[in-house]
Amino acid sequence: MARSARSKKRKRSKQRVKAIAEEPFNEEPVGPLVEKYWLQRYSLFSRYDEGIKMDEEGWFSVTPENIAMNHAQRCGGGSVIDGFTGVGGNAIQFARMCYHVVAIDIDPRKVQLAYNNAKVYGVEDYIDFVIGDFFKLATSLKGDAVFLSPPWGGPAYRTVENFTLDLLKPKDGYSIFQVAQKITPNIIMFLPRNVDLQQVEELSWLSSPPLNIEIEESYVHCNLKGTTAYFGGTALGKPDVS
Ligand code: MGP
Ligand code: SAH
Repeated sequence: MARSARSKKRKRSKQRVKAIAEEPFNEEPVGPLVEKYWLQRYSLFSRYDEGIKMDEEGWFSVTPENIAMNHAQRCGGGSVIDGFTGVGGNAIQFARMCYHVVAIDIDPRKVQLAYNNAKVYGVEDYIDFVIGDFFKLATSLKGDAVFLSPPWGGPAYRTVENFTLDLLKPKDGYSIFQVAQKITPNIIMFLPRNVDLQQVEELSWLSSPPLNIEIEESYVHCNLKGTTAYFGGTALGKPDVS
């Protein structure tokens, strides 16, 4: 496709995302499943009271703010692709600390919520929101780092003793990682606290030579919330930024 046609297509898609994001929406009431997450609302978004909006999946999936800040610090200030944006917990922190963010989610409502939440933090202009399938878009994307926080199958992820990577959605962890590797080896994955650590280490062996890897337990205060795996330059502190 010629450059002008591509840029027109991109502009149209940006306008569409903005129009969807600015449509009025009804907030879902806080149901019993959501209540325990609502009680943690300020650790999810310190500016919760300033107009943050969520849906049910957003409540149980959003990355707590201090953890999202740690993730963003590892991206070296360059450009970041957030492949599974949700309600924007990570994308907002990337926008605060990095040069540019592409925030993708397959669910238009999530993009609407993430846009609203980015506005609360005053960073909506630093994020390119895309409604789409990460797996289909990946080959056309460029970035210094990729962040992956895919669905874990809902709060029931806790019921298994050893969370194997085939339980990730919408595809297994190996497939998700391989698609991300087409963009860059600098990959951060946010995974369940009960994830099979041996399998996570195996992901680094998918590259030759194997990628650097660091595995971190991610806490809010003293509560373990998840496991973060840093690959490539993000494991060394920061990726090379172009
Ligand atoms: P949790 O274990 O459901 O909550 O999720 P909590 O309060 O630790 O429960 P406890 O009663 O066991 O102590 C903990 C964190 O994991 C959430 O805040 C999210 O950041 C993350 N998380 C949970 N789920 C179900 C998902 C998911 O499906 N996808 C992603 N990306 N993150 C999730
Ligand atoms: N880190 C996010 C939470 C992500 S939850 C936050 O802090 O808010 C996982 C998200 O992945 C969900 O919003 C879901 O709609 C999205 N998703 C699922 N399949 C996808 C796909 N194929 N491409 C892009 N997004 C997808």
